[in-house]
Amino acid sequence: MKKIPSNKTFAVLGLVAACATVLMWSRQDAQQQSLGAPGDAFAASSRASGSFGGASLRSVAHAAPTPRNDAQAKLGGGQLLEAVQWLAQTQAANASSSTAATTGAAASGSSGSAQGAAKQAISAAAQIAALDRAGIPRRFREGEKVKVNLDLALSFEDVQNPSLLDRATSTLRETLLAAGMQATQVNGSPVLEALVPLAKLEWVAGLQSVAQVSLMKMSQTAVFSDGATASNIDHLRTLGNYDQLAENLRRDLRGESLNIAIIDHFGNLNGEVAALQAAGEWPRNTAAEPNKITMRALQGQAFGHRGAAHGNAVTEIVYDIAPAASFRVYDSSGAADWVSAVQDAANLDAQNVSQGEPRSQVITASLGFDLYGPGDGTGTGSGLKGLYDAIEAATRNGVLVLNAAGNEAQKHWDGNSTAGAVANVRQDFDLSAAGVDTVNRLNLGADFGGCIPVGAFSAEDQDDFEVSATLGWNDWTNANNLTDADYRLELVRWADAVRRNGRVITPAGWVVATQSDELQNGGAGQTPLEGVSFIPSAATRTAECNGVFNANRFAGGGKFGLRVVRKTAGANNFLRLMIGGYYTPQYAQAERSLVHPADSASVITVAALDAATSNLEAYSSRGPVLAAGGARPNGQAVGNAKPDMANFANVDTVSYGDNEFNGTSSATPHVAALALLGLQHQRQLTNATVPVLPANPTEQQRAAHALALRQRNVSLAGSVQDSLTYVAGTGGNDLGVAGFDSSYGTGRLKFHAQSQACFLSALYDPAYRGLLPAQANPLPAGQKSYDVLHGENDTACSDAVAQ
Ligand SMILES: [Ca+2]
Ligand SMILES: [Ca+2]
Ligand SMILES: [Ca+2]
Ligand SMILES: [Ca+2]
Repeated sequence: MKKIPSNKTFAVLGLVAACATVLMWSRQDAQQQSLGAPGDAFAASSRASGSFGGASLRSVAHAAPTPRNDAQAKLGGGQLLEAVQWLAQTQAANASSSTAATTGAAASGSSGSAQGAAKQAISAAAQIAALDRAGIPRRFREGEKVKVNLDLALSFEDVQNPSLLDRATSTLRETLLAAGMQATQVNGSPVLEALVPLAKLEWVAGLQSVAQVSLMKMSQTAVFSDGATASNIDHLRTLGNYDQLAENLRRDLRGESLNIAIIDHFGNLNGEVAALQAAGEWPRNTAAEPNKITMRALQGQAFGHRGAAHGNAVTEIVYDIAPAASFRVYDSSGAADWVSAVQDAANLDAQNVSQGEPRSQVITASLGFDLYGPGDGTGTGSGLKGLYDAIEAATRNGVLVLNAAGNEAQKHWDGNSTAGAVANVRQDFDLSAAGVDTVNRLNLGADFGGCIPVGAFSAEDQDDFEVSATLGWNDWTNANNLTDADYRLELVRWADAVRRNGRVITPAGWVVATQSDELQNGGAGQTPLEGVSFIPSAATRTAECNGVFNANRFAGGGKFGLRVVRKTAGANNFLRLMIGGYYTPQYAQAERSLVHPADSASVITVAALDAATSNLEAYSSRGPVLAAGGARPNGQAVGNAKPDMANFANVDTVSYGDNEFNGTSSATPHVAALALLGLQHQRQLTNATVPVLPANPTEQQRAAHALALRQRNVSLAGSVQDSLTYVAGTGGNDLGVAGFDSSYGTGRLKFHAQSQACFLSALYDPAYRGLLPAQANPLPAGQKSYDVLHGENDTACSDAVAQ
């Protein structure tokens, strides 16, 4: 097989990019390997001379920025505010020097327009310098512009009113467009995604309809294919040859006449798609099949503009299992495009009203957002409301929706806030140990002694070793609650002692490197979230990490941790932290580490197993979902136990290489493709009851026919999900603790010899009788009732022997 060149190392988002929002998951240790052992020569990226310059050097003590007006108070008290204030400072400094420069220019006869152009150029450079100085990663930037979420100042009731919500978001969007900025609505959510020049950020924050401004939430990919073999797919394919089917209906299941939607991060900067198609690894359009694949790019971008191999590999897996299906692939980045993709694939309008039969019968996403909503299975109060609503509407239109569980099990901590009647209390991360353990250290791995590389010389290394974290707590705005418990998230670093004449002037200790402190005081549109995404500069290094990292690539090493400050006296909350990138926290909690929207009851959530051993992957995010509003749950949520089932990671793809595609990202498309084949099977068996539209139909007949089709699609999807669940719970597939558990869910989706019985058991379930022709009453001699068939198949499925 031909290898497609890809920038594999860090295209794998899950681990790396740690986008505040969408996660891609790839394998952590593979990433760390690329760093090499401590002190050895990493693959040399040439040192850009002077690229870590004075701009990133700053004094040891970080002075938390103080907002100077109401607009600045909406900037989150951290990096955005710092950047705005630094820009103001440099502009003030330039104002005096530019007077002199202008005089000089006039004397040398420069034209006014040239001066104007020069001034503009300086202004853009100054904005970029201020963004650099605040340590804001490139993924949030385009030149002097920064990608932000604008939360609208709307009450809970306002958000529940779709027309009011749409009016408010479209009005703000038009205001921004009129001012020359890009802004996109997230259908159904009280938030805009906008691209704003730093110089205009304060003006935007000052708009009355804006509640708060934060770095844009982006999805991450959950990354790592032999899974098709491991899943015993042949057992499933042959179900299409069921001997009780009419001959003309029998065929091996390969996805004929069905469509699957894949929402992901794709790569096509160097002809990857054409190469994969030429190699037979991807679907392609031909004269015989002109609509085999539909590719949707992000607005204003070419398909695959980010060069991420992730979605390419996911599509390879689905195509392996369901080669006769047709495909819709959607490039994704934030929440707005994800919502639109779900609505398009499910054939819904922007208000989630069904426009007819779904374009895709299955939608799969190996993506997720870290901590951007309550985590209780809903998007209530959050910028993800629109996504949860769209997915639920898709299932009501008969679509099966799948999502990766996430790769965050080792990158998550939660716990009760430290109690007390006073304000400004630091969180104790270890209640079992005496003293207040206020710093939750971030580690790169056992080999690096608690050090992480700082002052990276190349832009690529800066991107890869970004430090990011999100804090959230259970104080979401809803019908009975305002967001008014205030916390602050501090990213701290170890500062060496300062000596003068051999004497210690300032002892070594933890100092704040940057922080996030959004307002939480009950104002409309506020959310209980704080987040940092930070590129550590050379100035953050410590002598304790000297020699740990390759000096050709990094200025040195630093030690970092997270501190949480409860600002509101007496506030008592369930706190959660999620860490991005390669780093794991010292205090961690694997349970409850699902990403969004893996907690939705409307998705089938997939955990990851090692393909060779069926052991749960340590990174695979665990259930259960949280209690209402994001509170600590007491066991699994009724009707929404998570994850749903598990499948294989560590698989081969051309896009990543042998055994390289790891993560819940690779497990999920296996289940999605198997679900598509399962649907093909259930459709074959129920072909006799497809509702028929009468000739010359009346409007009423058309509406009744559409409704009957929709109900049928919902029933088919339900019977497929049940079938997969039965297979995953039988024949030796129940792994870990006996019965459903929060690691494997029901169990491993590996088809066994009694899989046919499991599918029939689901089909004959009383819930889905509408799919079957009515039986004669009394039954003809020798014919079994559906109830009897249900019971027999249920028993055969349950008795399946481990393979
Ligand atoms: Ca303690
Ligand atoms: Ca409250
Ligand atoms: Ca706060
Ligand atoms: Ca189990």
